[in-house]
Amino acid sequence: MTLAFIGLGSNLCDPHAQIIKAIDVIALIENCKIQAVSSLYFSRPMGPQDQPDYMNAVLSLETNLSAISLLDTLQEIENKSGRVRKDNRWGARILDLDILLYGTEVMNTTRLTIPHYGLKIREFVLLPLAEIAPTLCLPDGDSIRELSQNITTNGLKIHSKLRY
Ligand code: ROI
Repeated sequence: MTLAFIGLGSNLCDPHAQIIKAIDVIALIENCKIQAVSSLYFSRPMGPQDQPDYMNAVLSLETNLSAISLLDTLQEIENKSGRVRKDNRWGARILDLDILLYGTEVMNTTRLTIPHYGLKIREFVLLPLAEIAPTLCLPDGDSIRELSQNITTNGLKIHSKLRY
């Protein structure tokens, strides 16, 4: 089993409901067990500012799926949420599920970069991650606690805590 960390984000079609539903669906993936879920956070959009604020969270998952099978499964969940994949890399989205970390693996393929390339510079990833895994270190040795203490919060706010 591998401990993976997943980032969740939404800023369309009731983001709060989208994130809660996604967590419920992830909890049902076979041979996966959610270990921890962060609070839900409100965040300002990174990228174009003419889009709604986001809701973000991070969860950890014990899984025996390979990283690529996990990606396939998460993309299926994104697609079922109604997300349309078009050329909107920096635009609004119904649901975004990113593999942030997969054990201590480092991977750089066309489909998957692990650790996630935005992990160290996105407050809406780093702070929820630090909430559930403060003692975690990245494969390059950087400490999540230190990174999270040194990042600008950019107005990131806890919306609600989930019981998990
Ligand atoms: N901005 C925020 N605040 N949260 C996200 O999840 C998010 N996702 C994205 C981009 C467009 C980069 N901006 C975001 O994909």
